[in-house]
Amino acid sequence: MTWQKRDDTVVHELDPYNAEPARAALDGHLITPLDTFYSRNHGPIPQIEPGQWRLRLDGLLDRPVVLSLDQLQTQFDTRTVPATMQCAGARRADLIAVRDIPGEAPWGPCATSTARWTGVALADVLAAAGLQDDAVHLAFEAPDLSHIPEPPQTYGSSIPRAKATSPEVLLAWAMNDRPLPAVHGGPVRVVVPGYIGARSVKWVNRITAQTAPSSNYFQATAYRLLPAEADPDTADPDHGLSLSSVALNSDILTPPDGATVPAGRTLVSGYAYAGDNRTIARVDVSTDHGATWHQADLDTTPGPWTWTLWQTTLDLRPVTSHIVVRAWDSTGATQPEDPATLWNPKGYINNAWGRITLTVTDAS
Ligand SMILES: Nc1nc2c(c(=O)[nH]1)N[C@H]1C(S)=C(S)[C@@H](COP(=O)(O)O)O[C@H]1N2
Ligand SMILES: [Mo]
Repeated sequence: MTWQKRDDTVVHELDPYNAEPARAALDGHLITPLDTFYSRNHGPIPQIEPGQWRLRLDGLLDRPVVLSLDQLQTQFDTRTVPATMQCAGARRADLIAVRDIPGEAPWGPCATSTARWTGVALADVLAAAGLQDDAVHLAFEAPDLSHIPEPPQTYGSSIPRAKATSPEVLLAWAMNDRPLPAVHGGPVRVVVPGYIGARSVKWVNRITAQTAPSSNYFQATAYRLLPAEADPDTADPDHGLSLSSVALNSDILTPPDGATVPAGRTLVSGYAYAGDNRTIARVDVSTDHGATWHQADLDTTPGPWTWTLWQTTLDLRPVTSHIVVRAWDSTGATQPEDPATLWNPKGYINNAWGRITLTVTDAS
């Protein structure tokens, strides 16, 4: 089962299903088509009938409740938020090229996609349930059983109260105006714009208001940024920092890495994404390893939660062998140059300059 993805999808693993689109398929669409959107799973994909789905809200709430999909859809205002989702492991392949990362998939830049998500604001549901003052974290649970932790565990995560009560965080049942496909968490998933994809729990069936972050393996142990010298099998998870907002990032989608192109004017395009509470201010490309830079044109975005698509035309000479890209965000921060400085034992959050290698042939 390839979950209705395009034939050119790059499948890292079939079971659990882990796949990202080809660069050419991802490029140029502000909203990623459903058959193109990447998918990241830690266990089997549950098949849940919409009528059977239930969400239990408990913990530090005045009015704990169990909601059906029909109740969710009729008791709260419906909202649509265009938002990008990016896996914390996106662009890991460039870290693996520095030093091997055993047991982790070599994701490229396309473990990043954008959808129009429709559902209700988690904030509205929590307000109706009476979120108590001492609730500091909202923990999400799902039914998919992962064999990555020992013993196996169902998937879960948590986010801090301030994020959970921000209006962009959704309990979503539609993606690009279609019912949310099972592979993307249907009937209902959490969508946490600006945070690493791991926090957007699919097939969510329980939300608990609590004083501490979730103790689920995927919150407490995985998706923590460990120091480079730590051994991920023996490290105390407290040595790592818990990932929430994604890092400022960008990459080149056209031409694809490794392409052969004739010398002359060549369209170069890709994405840049700033994550939580920041926007993309500028994107620069270089054909001389960053000695000189050329500013790309930025597309407009439908709101603060999506990536920015960019493009420019470069005059490529037969000597050009690399193109690099770096983005700047609204705080004036930019991306580090070298993935070697970012290497970490689980290969998360590589936001070094995007880089493609080209063979530029003599046009004459
Ligand atoms: N229940 C559940 N939710 C999950 C996951 C999972 O394995 N199980 N993977 C997470 C990770 S790491 C990412 S990057 C996103 C991927 O969402 P997608 O498959 O819709 O692209 O889902 C997140 N939510
Ligand atoms: Mo992820």
